[in-house]
Amino acid sequence: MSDNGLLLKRFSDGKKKFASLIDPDKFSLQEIREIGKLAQEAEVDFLFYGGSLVMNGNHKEYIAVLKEACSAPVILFPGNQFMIVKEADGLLLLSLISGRNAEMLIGRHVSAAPYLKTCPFEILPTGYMLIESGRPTAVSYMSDTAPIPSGQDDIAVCTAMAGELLGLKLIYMDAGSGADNAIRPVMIEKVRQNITIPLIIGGGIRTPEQARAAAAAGADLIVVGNAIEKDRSLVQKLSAAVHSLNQI
Ligand code: 1GP
Repeated sequence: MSDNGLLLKRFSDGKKKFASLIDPDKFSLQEIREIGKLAQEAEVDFLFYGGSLVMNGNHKEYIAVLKEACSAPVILFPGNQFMIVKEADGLLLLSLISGRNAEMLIGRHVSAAPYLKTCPFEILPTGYMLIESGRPTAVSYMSDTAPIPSGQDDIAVCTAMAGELLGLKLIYMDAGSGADNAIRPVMIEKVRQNITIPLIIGGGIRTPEQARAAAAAGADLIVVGNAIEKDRSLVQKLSAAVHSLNQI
C-alpha cells in the first residue's frame, strides 16, 4: 500500500479536473486501446475503472492496455472486491455514507483490508453518496441502499460534512451511471460551501454544458462514463469544457 498521497495531492492545485469512467464490460480489448488513446488526446486527469456490476474478469490486461495508451492514472472504482488488481495506480476505497447498509459502510472493507495492505497503489478513502436521480439505478439496487432524495440539499450537506469529520479524504456524489437527471448544481454548491476536501461529481452528465455547470458549482472532479460510451468523441469536448474553467 502506497501512502505517498501523490494522487490526492493532485487536487491541491485547485484546478478543475475530468475523469473518464471505463466500464470494462462495455468494451473489447481493442476498443479499450482506442478509448485510452482518445482519453490521452483529451488530456483527461484520471481514468476511473469499474462499475457496480462487472462481469469481465480480464482487469490486469485491460489496465495494462489503458496504461500503454494513456498517461493519466488508472483509479479503481470497484463495485466489488474481485476487481481490485495491483496493476492500478489507485483505489477509491468507498464507504457508502448516504446509505445505512453496514456492509457498504465498513463490512466489505474489513474483509478486504489484509489484501489492500499488500497492494502497491494509493488508497483514497472516499465518502460515497448516492443522490436520487429520477429512477432506481444499478448502484442503489446492488448496494441495497436508498439514495438521498434529490431535493434534500441539507441531508446531502450534513452527510458530506460527517464524511469529512470522520477523516475521509474525498467526497463522491453520484447520481448513478446513466442517471436520468444529473445532480443539481445548487446541491453541489451547498455541499462545496460546507466541506474543504475535494468533491467528485458524476452520474447522468451528458453534455459539456452540464459538466461545466457542475464544475462551476464547486465540483473539483467531474466523472463521465455512459455518454462517452455512446459517443467517444465527447471525451474531448467534456474534458475541454471542464478545463476551460481553469483559464478564467
Ligand atoms: C457513475 O458517476 C459515474 O458511477 C458516471 O456516471 O455513466 O452516467 O456518466 P455516467
